Amino acid sequence: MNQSIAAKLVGAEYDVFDNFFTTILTDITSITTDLEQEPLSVAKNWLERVCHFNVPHGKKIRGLLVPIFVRSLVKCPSTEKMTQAYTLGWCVEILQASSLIADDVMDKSKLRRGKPCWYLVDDLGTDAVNDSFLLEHIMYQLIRKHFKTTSYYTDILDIFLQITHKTILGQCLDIQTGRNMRFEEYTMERYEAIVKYKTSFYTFYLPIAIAATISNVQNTKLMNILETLAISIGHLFQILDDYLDCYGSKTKTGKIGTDIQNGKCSWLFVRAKELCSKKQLAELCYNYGHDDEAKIAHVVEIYEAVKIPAHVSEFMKHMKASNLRLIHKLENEDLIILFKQLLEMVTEGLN
Ligand code: DMA
Ligand code: MG
Ligand code: MG
Ligand code: MG
Repeated sequence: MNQSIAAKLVGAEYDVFDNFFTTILTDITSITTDLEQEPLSVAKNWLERVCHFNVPHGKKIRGLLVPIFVRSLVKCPSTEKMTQAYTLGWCVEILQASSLIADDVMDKSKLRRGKPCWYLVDDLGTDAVNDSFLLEHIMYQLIRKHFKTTSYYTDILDIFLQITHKTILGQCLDIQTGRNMRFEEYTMERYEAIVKYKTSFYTFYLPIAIAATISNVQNTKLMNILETLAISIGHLFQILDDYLDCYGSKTKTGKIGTDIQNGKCSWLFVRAKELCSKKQLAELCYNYGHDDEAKIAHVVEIYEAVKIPAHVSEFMKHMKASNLRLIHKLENEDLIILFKQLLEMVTEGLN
């Protein structure tokens, strides 16, 4: 998935949302005006640097989903409603940036969005931990500034808190599974639990829930279908992310894969385990989870031998079809079109 796919999905909305980041920076400056005097100005200036480096350079798909969903849920939304949607869209992007700073430290990654990971900039190392908190909390300050007097302030806070909690639990499960390396526990059930929590809730359900809240949607049946779809599309999205961790090029993804050496419970490993012969399985487990070029290459050889790339695309095709059936349960034509586009977007990266 690249910028052009995101741009195609949202058309003119992309530039409007992108340009709105200037407004967000102005807001952050105004929130921190009481920090202008020394010595707190040091923290203020550092926060601005953290924002500039980490927030605006992604695909912005999560953030863009907020205004896109508002347009699908409300006929002719007011300018004020759209401003709220852009603000909250950027809050989702700030939360994502905060999660990625921590994720890259934990995954010992090197590259993010084509640049060195933040913890590697200026030898920050573990000091980057506080920058993840800085971003998470400036996000809550932005929500406070813009929504404190609205009727849905506590609802918005509740959504961000609940989803962040789920994401952190998913990251915990991802890390603990990778550390323990008890390969008998690397099952599709474990994989689905990790992905639902670490990826699907914040990537797809969060923007939808936020858009529904500011659009005053109170249809429980609709919200249940949207949640099921969000979890399922998130599942597909993470399978693609796992595939690209091994097979993607850094010029396209802006990242360098680390799943094999980190012993991650990735879709590729779990599927390979199911497809391997006894001998291959012993070799796979022996070589998996070590920061050693030869061992990593051996794992990839086994992936090739059991035709993992073909299995990825076959499984994604199967999931795409079952998602399409669910999409057609929606009664809103705009939502049907939007979900079909989202489905295309998360499967297109394979080609
Ligand atoms: C990341 O999963 C999940 C969160 C919550 C940031 P990942 O480590 O597979 O992501 P990436 O491949 O982007 O490092
Ligand atoms: Mg990672
Ligand atoms: Mg990770
Ligand atoms: Mg990954």
